[in-house]
Amino acid sequence: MASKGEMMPDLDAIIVGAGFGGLYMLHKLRQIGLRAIIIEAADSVGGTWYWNRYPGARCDIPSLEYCYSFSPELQREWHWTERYAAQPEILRYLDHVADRFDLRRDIRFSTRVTAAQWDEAADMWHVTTDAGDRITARYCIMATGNLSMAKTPDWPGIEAFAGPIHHTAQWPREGVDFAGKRVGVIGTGSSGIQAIPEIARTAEQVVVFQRTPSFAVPASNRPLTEAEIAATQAEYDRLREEARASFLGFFGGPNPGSAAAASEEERQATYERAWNAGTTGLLQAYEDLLVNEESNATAAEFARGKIRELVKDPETARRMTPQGYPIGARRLCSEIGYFEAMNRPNVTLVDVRETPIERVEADGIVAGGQRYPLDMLVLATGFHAMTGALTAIDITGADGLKLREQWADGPRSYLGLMIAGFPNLFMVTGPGSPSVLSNVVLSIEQHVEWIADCLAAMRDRDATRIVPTDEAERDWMEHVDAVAQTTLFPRANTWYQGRTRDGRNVFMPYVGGVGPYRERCAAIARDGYTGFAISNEWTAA
Ligand code: NA7
Repeated sequence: MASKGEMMPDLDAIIVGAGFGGLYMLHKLRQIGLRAIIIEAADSVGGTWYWNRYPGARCDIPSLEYCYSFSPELQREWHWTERYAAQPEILRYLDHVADRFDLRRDIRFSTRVTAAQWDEAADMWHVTTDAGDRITARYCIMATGNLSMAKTPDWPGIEAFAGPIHHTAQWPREGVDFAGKRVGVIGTGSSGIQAIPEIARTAEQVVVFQRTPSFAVPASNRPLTEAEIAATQAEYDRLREEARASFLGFFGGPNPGSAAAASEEERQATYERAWNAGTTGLLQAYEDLLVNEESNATAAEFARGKIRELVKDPETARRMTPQGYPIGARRLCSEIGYFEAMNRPNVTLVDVRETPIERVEADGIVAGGQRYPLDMLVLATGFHAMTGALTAIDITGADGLKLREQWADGPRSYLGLMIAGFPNLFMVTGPGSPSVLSNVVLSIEQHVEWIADCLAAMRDRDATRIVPTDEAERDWMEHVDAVAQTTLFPRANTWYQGRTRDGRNVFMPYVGGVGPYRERCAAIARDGYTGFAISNEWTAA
């Protein structure tokens, strides 16, 4: 490998992924005069919204909030049509962003990054792709998404299934025709709950294989009116500023007060109002719902009562009623006609905890000794969440350290932005940052801007290497865990948790609040990047 100064990298930065994170990162790096490209596995932009084309795919954060704020012009000119945008509209928006900021010319599509190796002598990354490229860059920025590595079950016999198998996160571009088909849907998280009513509309039969029932609230989706859009447009600056300082990164916050302290009558009235207020409504009904077990139990019981009202068959309702974990600790799903779909004569629910899937046959699934004849499988089985897209790449840091090994006991990072032992490698909304437990577009903007400021500061000081110290990373991980333990989130078995080799859970997102987190990141930068070791003596005070 070359020595420092002898060999200049091909680029200042390689960005991996052309979703919300990567697109803005490229734009921002261009603005500060750095040479960067994006490498993207798909043949176009969009990330999550490129891949997740299943019927019913829709955002569960209001469209007017789930979009970029960095360009006032973009914010003014784009008009969302629905309160919660459907996948095609969000993809159109990201296509528009790519064109509007002329981003495509620096994106290498249909190319997957397979390996990245740190060159300690030259302070740069060697990046390898499946197209045979070998590119060097001073910085490598992983905008690979938190939910982008699909998880496929390995039931015995699955390879012998004769019909098509579609994962919701790898949905065919041309769509899928369910007419006359007996469709098995596995998984009842956000994706399954959105897809099932749509599939049931045209399929001959749908068999839903449920492992853990999810709490779900009505999306209360509707077209946006011009007046609503204008009102938000007029207040956008203030609303965005408040969201940046808030706990979850949304407009507005939870109602003050404790659910446990309210009277039964008041509570019911509050929950009834909140039920129809959209996806975040119910959890915002009282400010202590995600930290106080007693309060949470009241909201959970209210939501269970709704399932009993909506699902006609008492046995199906019983199976669909979540028990044993706090509401909100597992992602609260947003539904449009899900519970009603379970009343249809062509829909059957199989509880795979009571009657586990034994095997897949060429034309069906056997569960609990019973055979369900099927022509097609839809896997709504989720993702290798938060770490999967990163560990899929063979990343080698300083001293031959492998990221896969480094994270074998759950992901470790400083601020969810960088990893000790992996200089000049940044993550956009990595584990250890608010990421999936926030308005992720807002969190992406915060990370992109922080990274761009950091790289500009590095350039201005002729520094070529930045890496968090072991101590800073350890302290941050302890803090992430300590904060999580003050909430009810770790009480559910979810994809928010990573796992150590000996089976202990590691809570991955940072739940100390989007506003306080932003402040902390800003203070660290202001104070000279405390907790980071930086080359050429420009070290933290
Ligand atoms: P999720 O939320 O991870 O849901 C996956 C579902 O698939 C969940 O119900 C799982 O049950 C179920 N699953 C996974 N593997 C199996 C097997 N082997 N057998 C039976 N059932 C299984 O993914 P989604 O795509 O729905 O949503 C991801 C996020 O996207 C969502 O939170 C939003 O942020 C958008 P389990 O719960 O593990 O018992």
